[in-house]
Order: sequence, then C-alpha cells, then structure tokens
Amino acid sequence: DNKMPNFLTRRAFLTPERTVVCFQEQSLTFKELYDRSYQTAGQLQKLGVKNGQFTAVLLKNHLDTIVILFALQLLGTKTVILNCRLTAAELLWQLQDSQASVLIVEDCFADLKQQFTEQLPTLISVTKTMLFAQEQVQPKLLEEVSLDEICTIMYTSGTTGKPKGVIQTYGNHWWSAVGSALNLGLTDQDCWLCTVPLFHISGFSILMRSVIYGMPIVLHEKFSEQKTIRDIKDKRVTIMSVVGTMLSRIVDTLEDERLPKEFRCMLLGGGPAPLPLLKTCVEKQIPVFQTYGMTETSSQIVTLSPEYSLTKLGSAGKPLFPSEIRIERIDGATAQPGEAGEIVVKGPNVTSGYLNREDATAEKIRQGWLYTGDVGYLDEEGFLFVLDRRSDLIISGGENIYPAEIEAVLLAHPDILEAGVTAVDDKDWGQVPAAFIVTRNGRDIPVDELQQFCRNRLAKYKIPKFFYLIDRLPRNAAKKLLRRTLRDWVNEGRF
Ligand code: S0N
Ligand code: AMP
Ligand code: MG
Ligand code: MG
Ligand code: MG
Repeated sequence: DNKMPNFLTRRAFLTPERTVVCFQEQSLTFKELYDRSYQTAGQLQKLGVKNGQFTAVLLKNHLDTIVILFALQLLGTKTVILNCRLTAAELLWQLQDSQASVLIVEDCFADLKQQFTEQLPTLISVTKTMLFAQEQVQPKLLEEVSLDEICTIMYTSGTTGKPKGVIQTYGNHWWSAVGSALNLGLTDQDCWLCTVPLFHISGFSILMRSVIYGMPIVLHEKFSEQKTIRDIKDKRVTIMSVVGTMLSRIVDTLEDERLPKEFRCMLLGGGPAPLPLLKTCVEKQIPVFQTYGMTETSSQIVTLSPEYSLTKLGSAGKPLFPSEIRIERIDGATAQPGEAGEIVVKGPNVTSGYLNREDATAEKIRQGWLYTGDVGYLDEEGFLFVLDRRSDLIISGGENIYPAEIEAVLLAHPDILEAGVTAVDDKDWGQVPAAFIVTRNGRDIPVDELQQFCRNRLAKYKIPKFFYLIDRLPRNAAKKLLRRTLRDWVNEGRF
C-alpha cells in the first residue's frame, strides 16, 4: 500500500539525541522537535485542524515554524504553504483556491484580517498555537503516511491565468531527499544552512532532508551575507542552498577571504547561473553545485557533480538517480545532442499535478512527463544546458514574476489601454520587470501614480522598476503581444 512511518516520528525514534536545528541562540534535538510538534499537534487539533483537510500557513523562518510544519504532518493535514512576500489580495486568492479551512499566521501578519473584505478561513495565530494548554490534548496522530498522499501545496503562476497549487506528496519529498543524497553524498559531519524561505521548496526541502537523513540544519530568519559567512565558520556548516543574488552578495562580502575547507557545497538553483559569477567562485574556491529544479520537481532534479564543475562550467548537470530528462523538439521528436528544445522531466519527485486543475495538469503532464516550458539542450555526454527561458517568465532574486499577471493589473487602471511587461537584466536581482504602456489619449501618467497603483495589488518584487509610455505595442498578425520584441528593444538600448 506504499506506506512509510511518519517521517519525524521515525527520525525521533532512530536518533533522538541528535541536533535537528539551530536558530539564533536556540537548538533542538529530534526528540525535542518531536515532543514540541506533538504538543502543538494537540493544540492545533483543539483549535479545529483536522486530518485530511487543507491547512494554510503564512510563516517566516522561525523555530516555531518548523514545529508547526511537522505538527501538521503528524496530524495528517495537507499544508498549503503561502509566500510571505505576497499582498493580501494575492494570498486571499490562494486561500480560496485551495479551500483551506484554517490559516495559521505569524503574529506580524495578524492585521491581514482587516485587509480582507471577503470571507477568510479560521485564523489561528502562532502565539495561540504555541500556547500550550494546562490540560494537554492527546492528538490523533497519523502513524503511517501514504507516499501518494498530499503533504504540501505551493503555488506557482503560469503563462496565463491565476496561480496554480503544485501538489507535493510525501513520496515526492522522500525521493527528492534520496536523490539529493545520492548525488551530493552525505556524511555525519554535514550541516545544511537554510537562509532561503521555508515557504519555497528551496527551503522546505532542506527541512525534509534534515528529518530523512538525521542531519542538523542552521536556520536564519532572513538572508544576511555577513551572518552566513560567520555561521559557516562558527556553526560548521558544510552545505548551503542559494540563488544567484545571494551567492553574488556572499562573494562580494568575502573579498579575499576563503570559506573553511569543511564547507563542501554551495547548491545554486532557482534560476540561471551567470557565467562570470561561476568563474569567480572557481577562483575563490567556492564549491558551487549548479542545479536545475522547480516547485513541480520538489527541488533539484538535475545537478552538476563537483568533478565536472570545471569541465562543464555553466551546465546544470545530469539528472538525479531516480529521475529522467528529455529534450523535445517543437515537432514532438526527441532532440539530438546539442539540439535545443523543451526540457521535459519525469521521476518520483515530480508532481502528480495541480490542485483542482485538471486542464492545467493534462496540459503540463503528458504520458508521465512534465513539460517544464524551459528551453535547453543535452550535450553528447548527457549534461543539461539550460538556455533562455520562456519570454513569459521573469526571475528576480529567485522570485518568479509572470508578465501576464502584471499586465492584467496595469490594464485595470482606467487610463491604461494596453500593457506589455518584459525582463530587464539587473546586476543585483538577475532580472527585473519593465512595463510598456499605451495610455488613453496619450495621457502622461506619473511614475509614482503607477507604482502606487501596483502597490496595493502586487507583491513588491513584482512592481515594474521601469515604466515606458509608448504609442503602440509590438504585436504579430494575430494581435498577440510580442514580449520578446520588448526585450530586444530594451537590450538594444532603445529605452
Ligand atoms: C534574494 C533575497 C535573499 C533578497 O531578500 P532580502 O535582501 O532579505 O530582502 P528584504 O530585506 O526582505 O527586502 C529588501 C528590499 O528588497 C526587495 N526584495 C526582496 N527580495 C526581492 C526579490 N527577490 N526581487 C526583487 N526585490 C526583492 C524587498 O521588497 C525590499 O524592497 P524595499 O526596500 O523597496 O522595501 C530573497 O529575495 C530571497 O530569499 N530569495 C530567494 C527565494 C528562493 O528561495 N527562490 C527559489 C525558488 N525556487 C525553488 O524553490 C526551486 C529551486 C530549488 O529548489 C532550489 C533553489 C535554490 C537552491 C537550491 C534549490 C534546490 O533544488 O534544493
Ligand atoms: P520555481 O518553481 O519558482 O522554483 O521556478 C523554477 C524555474 O526556475 C524553472 O522552471 C526555470 O525556469 C528556472 N530555473 C531553475 N533552475 C535553473 C537553472 N539552473 N538555469 C536556468 N533556469 C533555472
Ligand atoms: Mg537584506
Ligand atoms: Mg517560484
Ligand atoms: Mg484599463
């Protein structure tokens, strides 16, 4: 029946005394994490959280967050993990789409209630969750997990339409962790630094690896390059997950300093890896493992092993042991080595689909293969090189931005007739969004007005950094917006 013991329960039984997490001045063993999660599960059950239901969480990187995430696994609820950078309106949409019956919120987001005009699920604050009652509640635990059961839901946007909830099962997380260990190796000295958000799979997957491997992690509330360098030394960190923006800040801060020899892996994912950055890391002996992965693959699916970091610089590597990759041409045939096409992937870490979205699922997953929308090629030896991404996806500091979503917001402005959004290269964020706008009667809308208009409707990182007013947008014969042309205009320095 494809079942396994509850991951945390099993880990706390196997190695109760080992440290699971260090956060600020506190640390917990697996036994302590289990005990706290057990108590919290009791409290949450009392507050109305039930097995089988969807429970949403809006939580920062804190110790309590880890406890709550595992308490929810002990109860067997499906956890909808929300991105803390989103606006109230964006969050509300995901809450309604997932039909979450409860929302557990960080106290600093408690004013969310005032912002919501529509119906919200039951709100539970973290303080209330961690307030252990005098009479302890015995929670009804999920002793065994089915690997096909939903563990988490994380939202990603698409080319068109609203964000979709990616289903991540226990089996997806299990096989992702196993595939990662078989690729990166695992020693009893390993300690993984988590400064990426737990609300992204980049961060959440570190938690799952910790419990599956029995490996300690160091958790930071938010990324700081100084604190990162300090903890790599002081807390004997051996592995860390980063996006390009973080890595370049670390490299700049290090100057001529070297990281300790024990630090063995800088796992770089979440977007393209700039070649100059990779070269600098080679010079500074920073052991970068480039990786390709996404929410739909529960983190890495392709990773470059260290022995190839020089000869295959710029490649994202080979698929992890349990996974497969194929490049498909426009005509549906499998591409030849060196020939570019769509990257399609398959494996036990790959999602079974999108929550309540049969159409989107059928469109993206065909005959067991996930069509990523990314373009790349495999070389003669099977190493993946990710080429340009679709022109409809912008990645800023590891956060995804979909032009269609921003265009829709801009179009809602009474004086905006047409809008087109594209990526502009940026030295800090990799890319940032820029908007091209056609206004009614050529009205000159001030930039602050445009920014203010976006602020209430879009997460901060999605607000265009540049607004260009133009007479007409480039469109093909079928009137389809040519975002690629907008990008060319910017790259040619026309704006
Ligand atoms: C890059 C980060 C750390 C920047 O955040 P920082 O410096 O903490 O910002 P704040 O102090 O919060 O805010 C300062 C101002 O900057 C704006 N801002 C913040 N972030 C961004 C951004 N991304 N783009 C543009 N602007 C941003 C704020 O709004 C604020 O503005 P003002 O001053 O105007 O108020 C942070 O963004 C970050 O943590 N990024 C990483 C997110 C991430 O983890 N992405 C990966 C998602 N993908 C996946 O999870 C799949 C791939 C994967 O699993 C993976 C990825 C990486 C490594 C390993 C793996 C793996 O496979 O295991
Ligand atoms: P998300 O699911 O939000 O993490 O976004 C995943 C997307 O990031 C992928 O579909 C790619 O477009 C992009 N991406 C991830 N890894 C790489 C990489 N190594 N090179 C280029 N793009 C990448
Ligand atoms: Mg900062
Ligand atoms: Mg994303
Ligand atoms: Mg309008």
